[in-house]
Amino acid sequence: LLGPTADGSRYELYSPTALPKAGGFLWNQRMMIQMTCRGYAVSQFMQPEPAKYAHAPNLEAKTFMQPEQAYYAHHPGRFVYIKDEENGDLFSAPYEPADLTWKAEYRGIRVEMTLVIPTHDVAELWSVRVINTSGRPRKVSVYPYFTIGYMSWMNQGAVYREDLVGIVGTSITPYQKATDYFKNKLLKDKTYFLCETPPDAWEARQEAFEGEGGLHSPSAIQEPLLKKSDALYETPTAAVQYRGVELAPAEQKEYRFLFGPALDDIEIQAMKSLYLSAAGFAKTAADYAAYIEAGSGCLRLATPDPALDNLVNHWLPRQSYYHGDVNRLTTDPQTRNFLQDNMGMSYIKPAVARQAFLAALSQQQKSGAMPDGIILVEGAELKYINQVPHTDHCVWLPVALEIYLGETGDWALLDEPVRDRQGDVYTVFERFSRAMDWLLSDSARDERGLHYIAQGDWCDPMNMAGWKGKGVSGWLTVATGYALNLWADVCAQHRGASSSSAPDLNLEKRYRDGAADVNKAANAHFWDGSWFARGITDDGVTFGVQDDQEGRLWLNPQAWALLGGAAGSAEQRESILEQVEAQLGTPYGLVMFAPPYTAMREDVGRVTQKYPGQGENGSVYNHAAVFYIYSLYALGERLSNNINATTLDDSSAGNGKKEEKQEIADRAYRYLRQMIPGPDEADYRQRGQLPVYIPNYYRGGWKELPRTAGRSSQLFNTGTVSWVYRCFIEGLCGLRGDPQGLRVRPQLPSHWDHVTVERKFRGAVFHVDIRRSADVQEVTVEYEGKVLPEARFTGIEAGKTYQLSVTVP
Ligand code: CEZ
Repeated sequence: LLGPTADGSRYELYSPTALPKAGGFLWNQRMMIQMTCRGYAVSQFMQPEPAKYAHAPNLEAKTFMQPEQAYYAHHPGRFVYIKDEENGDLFSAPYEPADLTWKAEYRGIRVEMTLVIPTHDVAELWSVRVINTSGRPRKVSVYPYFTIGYMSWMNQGAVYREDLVGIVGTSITPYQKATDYFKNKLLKDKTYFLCETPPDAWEARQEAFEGEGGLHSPSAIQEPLLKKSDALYETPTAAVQYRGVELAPAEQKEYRFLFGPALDDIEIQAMKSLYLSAAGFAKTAADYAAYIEAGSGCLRLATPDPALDNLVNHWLPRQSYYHGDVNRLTTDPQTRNFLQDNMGMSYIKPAVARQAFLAALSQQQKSGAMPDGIILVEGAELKYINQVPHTDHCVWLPVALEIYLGETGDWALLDEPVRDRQGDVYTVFERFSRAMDWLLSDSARDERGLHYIAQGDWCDPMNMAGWKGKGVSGWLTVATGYALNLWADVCAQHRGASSSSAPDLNLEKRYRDGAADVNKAANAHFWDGSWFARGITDDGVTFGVQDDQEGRLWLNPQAWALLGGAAGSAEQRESILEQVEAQLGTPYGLVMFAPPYTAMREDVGRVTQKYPGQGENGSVYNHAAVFYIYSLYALGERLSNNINATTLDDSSAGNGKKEEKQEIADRAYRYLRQMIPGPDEADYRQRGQLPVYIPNYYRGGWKELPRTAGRSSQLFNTGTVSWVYRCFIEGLCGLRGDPQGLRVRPQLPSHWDHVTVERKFRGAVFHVDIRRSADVQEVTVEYEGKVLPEARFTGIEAGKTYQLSVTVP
């Protein structure tokens, strides 16, 4: 059905029908294109708001990218038809490609289509190769067919341009307000499809091309020659014909095309001369490969599970890089998304992550609160969900910072002054403290010390638990405990602006005490006997508890209580681990809560209205699942070194510790593995997705709705990826930075005895050989034949390569 190429750098899918929505995506900072195996495409570019150059047949609502998109006959797509001129046989490629490639073969004619995009410009570079594999001479017609779609209700059309050699669709972006005219004037309202080789005929009118035969067998192809009609306020399209293409046995012909948006003819001409040639294509492909390579991350694994290695070595850093480099192609990412997407960038291009902290903090409010979204382009506005008040944004600051500091050791960031929009200047350190102070303030907490939820927390659509101003969030309360503890850790190390000044231990105490206070309140009001509740509504009803028929147990409060110390006792930890496994475990990963809601709960909100098992309503929402997985690794690490006395009680030190640790590592691995489609065929079919990215969810309802359970959202925009990458680097491989150097605490699943890792860290490269041995009681690290005094490598020099032998019990 599918499999990786020998070097693992590509995935090949051999059926066009088994996983019809499966595909891949390419991007640069100004555009993104997701293409399915069947040739359907969702592409958009920034000018500066997201815009399209190939359209649907109707007016499309502008919104964020949607999950499980449906594709239909007139969905934008890129196709090539081949007609055997001797017997009329017709087939198409794709039936649906650093590049995406389709190969289709029918009765001795093979078509190979490859898409590459430039690193900066918005354009698609397509090469189409037609190969005669039949062993006899052949004569065919070749018809590339690129849909343009419904461009505008005000003015649209398309003509063939001899001077440019191709079809150009023109339109005016619809508007009504006079002032919009001046904004729209510079929009790229033209869509061009240019041919390197002049075609014999063309068709610019969609109706004329497809006719009664439709996409499957376009009527115009039944005729010997396309009719060459323009589209005059008719739906534009771009179809061309190469007629009488004679191919000797084994002969091949290659065609090149350029597709994209433009302002005017001058731009089209410029794009053409830059890209539309063999040399232009070759350079673009090489530049793009180099661009992707620059985001190849810091980890190369060789484990007993090659499919997993493939994901971690190739695809995971790629997806994380995409997030950090383009911020989901929006001008106003949600603050929590912006911080987490850039948190992943700490492992890939830390300078970008650094800049993101400064950008985000420059938009901090006077109160210390963070806004709902971060404006990335001057003049952009907060849209969609960012107009709804959420209360969790401050929490993400220390969470993202922990990774950045661990990875880079760049403590100087904390001393950078940041001017905000009100004109006030505070250092990064001060701004973090202000954000933490806000979390502790009366604006954020009620008289019990619990955190208001307003119209949502991490869970966007939980919009009605606290919209009247009283409801509180169980997750946010325990998450605040985590954020405050993380910040207290930083305070304990930070030396202040002048190098001589010592850490301010009063500050450390303030946040440590704050965390203890928050965690105490969480225990008093949310601990339901076996797990933490999800919240308390405006009317004082606690939900996410034993008595609930739906939405009984939620994953997020448990994960963050483990991380932040609210789940401080061994009994609590055991209970949580057991309940999560029993109630939330499925073969496709952990669902975000169970059971899913089947009807609106007006005191919880929109989340309960989503289709059961879809999106936040109890799917395997991978972002939530990976918080929990990370919390297990964090727990495993604390059990290994017992360092963090504030978040573990003494009962953790005991004889069962070793078994408990292994059990935790096994669970974490199992849940992590379940997040990746495959490797068996039934699993691929059920998920419907190639293992080239992690989607935001897989359908839940494993018990209630087994037919659809596990189905992928096909949506690769998700905060999940930076955490998954972190789980592999810092959790499974246990190679995490600290102020002194690189700590080594691998947490291998019990069925693995040997793993080798290449880890880039602070400019050096570590080759780490990890083996299990019954002879050791704790992790030992050997370097140049000597066992290090502790499992930490210090004195790292950039540019050096180190070989470490690690033995784990
Ligand atoms: O959006 C994500 C958000 O981008 O949902 C997460 C949230 O933490 C992320 O910041 C969990 O709620 O509005 C909706 O109902 C949507 O479902 C969004 O909540 C959701 C979509 O997946 C966006 O792609």
